[in-house]
Amino acid sequence: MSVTFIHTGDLHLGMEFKNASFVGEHAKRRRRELWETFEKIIDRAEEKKVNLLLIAGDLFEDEYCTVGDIKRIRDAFSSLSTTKVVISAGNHDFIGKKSLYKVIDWSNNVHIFLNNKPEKLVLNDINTTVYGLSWNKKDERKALADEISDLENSKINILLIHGDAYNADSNYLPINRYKIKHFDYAALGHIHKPEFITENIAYCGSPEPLDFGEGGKHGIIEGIIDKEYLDISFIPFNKREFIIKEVQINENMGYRDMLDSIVNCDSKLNRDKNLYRVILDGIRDNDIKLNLDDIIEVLKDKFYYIELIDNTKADYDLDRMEEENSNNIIGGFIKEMKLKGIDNPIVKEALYAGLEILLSEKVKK
Ligand SMILES: [Mn+2]
Repeated sequence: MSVTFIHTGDLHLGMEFKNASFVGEHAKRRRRELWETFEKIIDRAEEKKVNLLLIAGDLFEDEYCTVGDIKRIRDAFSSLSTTKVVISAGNHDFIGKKSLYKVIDWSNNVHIFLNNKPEKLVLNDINTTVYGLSWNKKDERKALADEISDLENSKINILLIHGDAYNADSNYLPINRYKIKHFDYAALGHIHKPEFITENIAYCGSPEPLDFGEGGKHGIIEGIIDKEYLDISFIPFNKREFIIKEVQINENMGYRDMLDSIVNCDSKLNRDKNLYRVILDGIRDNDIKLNLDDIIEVLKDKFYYIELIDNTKADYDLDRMEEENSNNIIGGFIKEMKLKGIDNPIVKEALYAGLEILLSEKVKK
């Protein structure tokens, strides 16, 4: 028989986005959206009647969740008619003495690995064993999953764990991918970017990205598995995406032109939905002073969310600068570059890059 599953993790339910660049209403709304996406995953599991819902840690933020929140999670799980939920806790929902996992009774279809040593959950009805363990503190340097060897070959063996398969010296439970390759499937959590490491080891990623470091598509993994066969697919599930755009400014642009190029960095359909960080780069007219708050205020109807970073440089008054520096390297450099033709944008960029270095040297002296 084959077994169907959804592999998710890193939902971070309850997160308050205190360290995020966006605050206030946006943070509150993002917090609600994490819950919405969680409920959608539950709906999907029910609709597809999957055998297993595997949760690879960081289901919630222990610090920011209440008992009410945990009851909400419990009720979602208990609503599933055929799906078994299996959870290995991570560093944000680690199972300490006062863990929220322990304050309520879970329905029979939920199994939580409570220890920080590998344990197995034998599911005879689907000929499957799930191996898992939970963090019991905020950091974990031991490679706790590397020595599991008691696999029964007639069974479908799944590993469910939260840890770092990229760095052997990680403070976040290092995982050696060669030591877990004998599992039929290893369902990993912790890295928020979804990634199929090998054909049978994968990070599901966070279904909703949490900040601008988590660009690109996010979602869940759906799989079908038996002893001879594994098919896993990434299913996009995120409501919003974090998008970083670089917008090139030049000295011939007026204020309006700049606003237009910011708006044109993406389509309306995308702007209405996603969170944008726009980085302004290039050279701007010396007379235009950029007030980022003002620009954001003007553009707020065009973007669901926008923040700006100004990396532009004010245009230099080259003639005056050349004259004032006629007896030093700065003046000489401007003269040389002018001969090369500063109408050529590459020459102009080189000139400005060079001037930036020369002028900073001058300040140091
Ligand atoms: Mn996480």
